Amino acid sequence: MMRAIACALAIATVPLLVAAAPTPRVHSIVIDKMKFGPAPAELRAGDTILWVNKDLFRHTATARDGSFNVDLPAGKSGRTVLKRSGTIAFYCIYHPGMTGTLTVGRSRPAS
Ligand SMILES: [Cu+2]
Repeated sequence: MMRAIACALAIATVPLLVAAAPTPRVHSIVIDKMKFGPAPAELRAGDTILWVNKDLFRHTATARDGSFNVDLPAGKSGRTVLKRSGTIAFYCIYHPGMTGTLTVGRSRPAS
């Protein structure tokens, strides 16, 4: 009985804890049909981009400022940690028409 109550309490407090946590987040950008999916909103320095390549072609996620260059074989995924705030344009080395822009805010404040 006590255990059930404790469990219910824990579940009830989860949204609060999530809202207060400064933990970096992981955001996905899916590549499909030769296009990068939309850049996630609310990116912050310290967050991770998970690049997911659903195409049958090899792609890259390559920053024009050189801050990342992720090789993405067909059906594979890769990660980039956003090191600083700012605007980062990116493209695919193999298909220069594939482009996108990340807008990265300052890192999440520590609680
Ligand atoms: Cu490509």
